Amino acid sequence: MPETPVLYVLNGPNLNLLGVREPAIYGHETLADVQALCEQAADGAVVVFRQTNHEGELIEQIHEAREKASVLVINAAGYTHTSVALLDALRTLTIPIVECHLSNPAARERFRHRSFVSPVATGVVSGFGPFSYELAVKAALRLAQEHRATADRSVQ
Ligand code: CA2
Repeated sequence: MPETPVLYVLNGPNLNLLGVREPAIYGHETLADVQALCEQAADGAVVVFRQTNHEGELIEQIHEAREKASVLVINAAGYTHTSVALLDALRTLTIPIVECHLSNPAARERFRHRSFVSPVATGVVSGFGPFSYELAVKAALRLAQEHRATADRSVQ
């Protein structure tokens, strides 16, 4: 585990359109704005921020996080509600996982109430727009510290 925490922030399909389409639901801030918020909130930790529209690519990124990250923040977007493959990939991680959403899926259509990420997440932050990411990164930093302390104790 690296000394400086490495946070992977992974984003699923259509989030590249943030700030460009449907501002009434997802707001006016772009994904680049969200990335900047995450980097500020990370307080010197390394942030690896990615977005993909492809399920297989998202799974490859999760595999990469398994090797390189101290903690994972993930907004799997639509795949949150559909992808068993995503859950299978997340299950292979031993690092903490924070599920993050801009909107509050529990307050939206019924098909958004099921999450394939929640069963393996330590916690979920949703409903605060881009501020959800800031909160998720803060929580992830805390989890990374705790996870590291536990790992250190187990090798003593
Ligand atoms: O609230 C969230 O962050 C979601 O993960 C966003 C997903 C949605 O399927 C989830 O239920 C909740 C949708 C992401 C689509 O992003 C867009 C952004 C701008 C314009 C159109 C789509």
